[in-house]
Amino acid sequence: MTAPAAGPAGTAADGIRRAAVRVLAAGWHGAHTVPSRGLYPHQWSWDSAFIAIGNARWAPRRARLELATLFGAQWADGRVPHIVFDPAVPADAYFPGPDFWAARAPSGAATSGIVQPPVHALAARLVHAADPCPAFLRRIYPRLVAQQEFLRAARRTPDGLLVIVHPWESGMDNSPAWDGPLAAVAAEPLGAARRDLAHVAAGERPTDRDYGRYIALARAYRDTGYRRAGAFAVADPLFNALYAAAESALAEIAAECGHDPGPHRREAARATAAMVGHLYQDGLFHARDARTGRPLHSGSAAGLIPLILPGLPPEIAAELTRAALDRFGVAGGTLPSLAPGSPGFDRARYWRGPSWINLSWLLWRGLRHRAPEAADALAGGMLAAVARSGMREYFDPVTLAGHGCHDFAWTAALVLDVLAEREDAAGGTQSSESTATARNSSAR
Ligand code: 2M8
Repeated sequence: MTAPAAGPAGTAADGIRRAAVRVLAAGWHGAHTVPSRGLYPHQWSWDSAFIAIGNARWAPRRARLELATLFGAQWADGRVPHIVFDPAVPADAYFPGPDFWAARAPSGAATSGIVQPPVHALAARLVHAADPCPAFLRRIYPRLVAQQEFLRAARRTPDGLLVIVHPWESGMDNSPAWDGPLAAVAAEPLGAARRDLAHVAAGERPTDRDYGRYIALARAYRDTGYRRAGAFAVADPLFNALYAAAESALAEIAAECGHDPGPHRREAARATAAMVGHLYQDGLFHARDARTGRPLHSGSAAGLIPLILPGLPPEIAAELTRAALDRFGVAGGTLPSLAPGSPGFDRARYWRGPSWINLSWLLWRGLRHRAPEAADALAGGMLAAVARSGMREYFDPVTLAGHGCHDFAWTAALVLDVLAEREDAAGGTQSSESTATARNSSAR
């Protein structure tokens, strides 16, 4: 995949940077960023982590505020809700909205009651690296620790893995990995109209039947006061890998703040070992149904994400790298969300094949020191996708045609990070006009 040139006259890379900053600026609501103004009009948990990583490159105060706002809605038990609802947005703008979830954080914010992958400690570390602010790190550290403690207390199985209790908790909501466990869930009437189909074609979104199952699961969990999970409990490699990566990030943050990093290092090693022991098979990590103990062999790209773990045994890292190249074809520059040829592979449907920038970005980070050429190809592919189609939510992994919504914030944020890393690697400075202007206006 050819990356847009970043020559002195400027350039495709400058054009991408300007477009990305425009999307992030337009999505900023004063203390948080919406994933997209139409389809996702509130604050989403893991989106905010990715958005903060990109904002750190041009508006570091916004990056810190993004995370502070999200953690301002943390529950007393430590959970960080997957949506924090914006009271200024009409209640029926998104379904299921605040009335459905019927939950409030101690701050008074209306929230959902489920969680998303814990990318936030990694985000906090990267935000600090881009623009050091020890006071921010000291404030957010106990919040990040409480987030991890909630997951250990509420979601850890006897074999040391964490489970998610709803496909929405995976972030890869519509992945074929969930088809088996979801088949056992009886769909329920939604009780309101789906709002997503007003923004995106039905062929690019989950089916009505799956929505009926999502609602049934969320309702059942809600009706226990968000304490006991319903009919879905799955150990997902993406979620578990990000949990372990969070412990590694917390070790570094702890050291910066004058705390003992040892417990975090040990927990990262323990979580990595549990994943290797229970989720790894035949060259890839697979989700496992915690209710039946069965592996869920779907070919999901989630199975490659443990490559972000520094403590992964080298022989497993080598096999995963081979899978990334051979089964997912990442040398061509894109990471499909499902390995081509897997049952249900669909280049346009949400989480069943299209490339998502957040997964590509995570894998890029995992490959940078292990397979630099493949990592470079992925970086080039991310930039080529947005150069061709704009800041779309997801992309056809073959043609790079854009799908889902337009002006999607984490796409914009993460390509900014890729561009900044490339410049750092090339020994350049971040002096593009747009970046400088944007930084000046945001750092008031
Ligand atoms: C998608 O999920 C929401 C539900 O949380 C939805 O489909 O309405 C997913 O892609 C998820 O990973 C993402 O965080 C969210 C907002 O971008 O949208």
